[in-house]
Amino acid sequence: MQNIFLKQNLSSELKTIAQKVFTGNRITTEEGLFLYQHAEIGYVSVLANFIRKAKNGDIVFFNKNIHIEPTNICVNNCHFCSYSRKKNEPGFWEFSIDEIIEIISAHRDKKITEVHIVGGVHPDRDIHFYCELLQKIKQLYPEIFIKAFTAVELDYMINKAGFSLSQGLALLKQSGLDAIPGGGAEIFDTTIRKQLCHEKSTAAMWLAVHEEAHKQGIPTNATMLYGHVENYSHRIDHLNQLRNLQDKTKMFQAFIPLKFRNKNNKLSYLKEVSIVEDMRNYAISRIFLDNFVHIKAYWPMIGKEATQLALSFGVDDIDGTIEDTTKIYSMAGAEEQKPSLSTNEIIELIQSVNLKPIERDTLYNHIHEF
Ligand code: V47
Ligand code: SF4
Repeated sequence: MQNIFLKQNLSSELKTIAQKVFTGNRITTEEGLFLYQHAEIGYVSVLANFIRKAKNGDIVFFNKNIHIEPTNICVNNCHFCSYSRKKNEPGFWEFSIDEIIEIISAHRDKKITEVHIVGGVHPDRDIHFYCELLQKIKQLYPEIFIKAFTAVELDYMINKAGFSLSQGLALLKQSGLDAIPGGGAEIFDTTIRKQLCHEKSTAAMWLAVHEEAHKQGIPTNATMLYGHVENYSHRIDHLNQLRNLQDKTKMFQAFIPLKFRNKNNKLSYLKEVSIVEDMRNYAISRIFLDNFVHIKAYWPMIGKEATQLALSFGVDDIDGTIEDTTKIYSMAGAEEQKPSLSTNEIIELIQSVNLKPIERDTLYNHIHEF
């Protein structure tokens, strides 16, 4: 394949990039930008697919999980957010610890291995509330992994209680926190971040939270919110900052591109990007992030068919069964209004593109092969 590729009538830049990919070498930020600006979609698909196969063979991972969003009350006002509310505003919710436990117990028969907990930054809840929540979950369901709280929620809850980052994360880990999801990263570029979410934790803080978590042995994910007011340079800058941190710590598990959805938020005047753009973005992320093992497509965000397609653009993980437990995307207009897939549907989705489904746990240990 390499030779055919290199003999094609391609620009010298594209040939150099192909050569680097086929020999396992890293592309530069300039080359990443060049791919976004000039490469055909078929070209990036072939390269991303090559890397996916080299890293993960024919395996596509999924897990059995539920999402819990403890509250949508939030101190921030991110312009892309469709689901946050102020207290007592119509549509707000605020689950108690017992109510959260009830949600988990209602899904016990589904044999879930993970709870993913992400919500608004509640003004009155600090780390003590969340440690109690983690302890109760662990006490009742010690076999379930808890992947919880974005860096933005962590920054706020730890700060509010007057702890340092390292003290706070140590306490949360001790209470049962197993992993940290990738949310809150949005776009690291300062100017764009100010336009999107000026009150939110800074990019430097997001990176500091993840670096400290890695130092303490807590694996985390990374995301990038794309398709709003950013340009390709901002995306490459974001990917580059993630790649640099991963070089240092090697504790990011997966990178998850999050497509901006435009319903019911302050950025509703923006058009959503096309599915071609989504695929280009998956592929270039796969090519650029040579030190990330997994690229995840979050199916409730882009829909089932686009998720299948993404498996030819570098994606090797499609997240979980979710069981209709997330509102972040349905409130923002994602087509999966009732996001739930049975294990059989996930298996069929993967097998019908001739790949091999494997149920994983949060740490990518294999649970079932199909
Ligand atoms: O940070 C909010 C995004 C994120 C919109 O780690 C939006 O496994 C698109 O982090 N359009 C939170 N995106 C969710 C998240 C996540 C999701 C799935 C898996 C994992 C993981 C993490 O949701 C926020 C923000 O970037 N978001 N509003 C919107 N209108
Ligand atoms: Fe709050 Fe998160 Fe929504 Fe921003 S994206 S307003 S931090 S819930």
